[in-house]
Amino acid sequence: MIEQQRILATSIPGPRSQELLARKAAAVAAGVGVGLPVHVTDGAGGILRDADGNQLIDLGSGIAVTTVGNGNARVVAAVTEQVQRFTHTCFMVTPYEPYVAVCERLNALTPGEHEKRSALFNSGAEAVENAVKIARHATGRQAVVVFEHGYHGRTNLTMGMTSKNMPYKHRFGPFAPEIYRVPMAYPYRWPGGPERCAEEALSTVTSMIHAQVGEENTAAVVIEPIQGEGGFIVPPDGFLRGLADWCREHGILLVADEVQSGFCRTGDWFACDHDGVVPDLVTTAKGIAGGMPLAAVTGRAEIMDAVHGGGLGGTYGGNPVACAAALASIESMEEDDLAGRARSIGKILGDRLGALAERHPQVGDVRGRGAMMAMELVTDPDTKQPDAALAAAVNRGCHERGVVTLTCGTYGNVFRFLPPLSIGDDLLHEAMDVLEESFAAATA
Ligand code: PLZ
Repeated sequence: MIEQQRILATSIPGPRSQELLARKAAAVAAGVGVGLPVHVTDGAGGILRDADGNQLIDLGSGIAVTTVGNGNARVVAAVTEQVQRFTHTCFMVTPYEPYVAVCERLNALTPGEHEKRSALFNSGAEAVENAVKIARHATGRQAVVVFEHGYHGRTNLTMGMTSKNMPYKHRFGPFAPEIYRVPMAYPYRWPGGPERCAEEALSTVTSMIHAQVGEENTAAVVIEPIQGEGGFIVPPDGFLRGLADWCREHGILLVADEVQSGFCRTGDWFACDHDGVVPDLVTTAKGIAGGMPLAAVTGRAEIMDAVHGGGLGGTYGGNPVACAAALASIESMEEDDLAGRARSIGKILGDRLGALAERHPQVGDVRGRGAMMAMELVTDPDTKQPDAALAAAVNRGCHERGVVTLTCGTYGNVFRFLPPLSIGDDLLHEAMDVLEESFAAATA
């Protein structure tokens, strides 16, 4: 286990990472960007160690993936054992128990007590694509409704479902048809103010679908219960429930994309749990398998089973090593009460960010839930003009000081925090001290 300590052995990136960066430039396609150009050699708990011996505090979890932490003992043991047994058969050729066991766990843990089925895939985008396939097949309808600021992936269908042009969609079209985008209930920027956001957004969304798409043409409404890449936008109380009720009334399937918000990240098993919303289909990935690539669609048995035999699959979907990692990750979440840990991390982050907001008017909004927290930066709290330059400067400052931080948001002005739930309070506070220092330096 790496010592849980931030160490700055060289400047960031150090000479060894810079050598590797030169090799990257010569070997890796330029379109594959990097946020913080240190090359990692080891990781555990809340620390990533790089090729120069620097130790960085991890506030990103590889974008909400290593929720149970790198080096989680249960995951390491389960993966090691599975690798020694067998690494692949293709579940569609000859099945194996870990795949079935992951589906059983997903069916039990996702919101709702109804009978469910699951299917496993490799990435979040693939899960979203399959949720759309299943929804279209089961309803016999084609239209898919998504939200402004939504993010669903980089494949052709999910690019089309994603809201933001740069860098995801620019010059990659044409996109798949029958995707319709409606406004998101975004309290901080809702024209009528946060108090009226839930009610007005619901009425705008439903009347747009009625007028522009037609309820009877709509297979699914796909929503992130807390938006991730788009800016950690938390819809106000009542919006998701109202949307779920309206969808049910019209035979439209509600698909919750919990790829980023799922698996204890927000302090519940799933972000929908907080709102008491039971989606028809749920997509999961990221935190499910402690860093191994695995994704899933879970949903009502009658919807999932509507698809003909052989209609769903893929060579690697539900790889046995990834399934073993998922079972071990889920066990850790249960045994170590990681949902509770996410809530206490959320309290620490919320308090620290709240204090920062009191000193700096550029912090326009602090929001999120559990270990999925963010602050939105603006040039002026009255105009709410997004300040992407400040977000980038603070981000750089944190990186130089040995903290792995991430930004997000349609306007690039949201600073987000996704620590592994295995991080200690002391490292979390130290990272927040570094954030304050970087903020002060960037605004001086
Ligand atoms: N749905 C809600 O957050 C992935 C994207 C990183 P994949 N988010 C990180 C990047 O720039 O590519 C995501 C998500 C939600 C779907 C996805 C897609 O998941 O595993 O990246 O395909």
